[in-house]
Amino acid sequence: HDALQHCLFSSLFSQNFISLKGNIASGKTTCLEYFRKTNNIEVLTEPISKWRNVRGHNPLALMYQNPERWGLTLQTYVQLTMLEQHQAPICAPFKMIERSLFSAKYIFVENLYRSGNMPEVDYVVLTEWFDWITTNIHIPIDLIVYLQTSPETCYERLRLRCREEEKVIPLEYLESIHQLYEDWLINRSIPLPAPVLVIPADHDLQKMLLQYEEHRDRILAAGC
Ligand code: DCP
Repeated sequence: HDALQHCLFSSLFSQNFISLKGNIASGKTTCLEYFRKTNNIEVLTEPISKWRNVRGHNPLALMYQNPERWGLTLQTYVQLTMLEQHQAPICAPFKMIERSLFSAKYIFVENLYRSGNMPEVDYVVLTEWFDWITTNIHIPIDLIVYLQTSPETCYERLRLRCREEEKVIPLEYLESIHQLYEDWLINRSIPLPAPVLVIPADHDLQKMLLQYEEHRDRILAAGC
């Protein structure tokens, strides 16, 4: 009974939402694993397993094989699964999620469109969906944590982890994603849904863990 009451209380009154951002292979998973072990934070990882297998289909692989044909398919599904993440009820006072509905749109959809890999009609339809969702559904974010890397570091990490779908990704792709992140989170070209905490993330694992330790209190002060 107490647990239920606590859960109801925290979900109604005092929850803080942290969104973790960074280029592909910037080290988000390690960061989330670190905070998963911290009290009071519930961590939700990006639903990439769903993007690789929705009822037997792999829209992530299809998108990399032919972005013009399958970009809309993947990004529509990403938008749905990110919305599910934002809405997922949790009990802890802090919820940390990987990426967000906003980065899916402002970074990945934008990149597909600007690089000529998404037809304008697909871009417009996704934008209509995005605008409707963000106008009609409350998407709370109190803090953005940005793992700032160089595209070269991400390229190296990407090659090392060797995920099948990502073998086709060239350095230029990571450079475009990087530039969009910098424009948004550093140069503030689009309105930000929350303040941004930048963590330099080119370092090795040991140094990164130290940095997470150093920033923990600041992150746990999100929304307070
Ligand atoms: N992706 C995409 N469109 C989105 C979000 C992600 O095409 N809106 C792709 C990029 C990657 C894959 O999905 O190929 C997984 O993305 P992440 O880099 O976000 O996840 P990782 O687990 O690779 O992150 P990290 O290596 O930082 O832990």
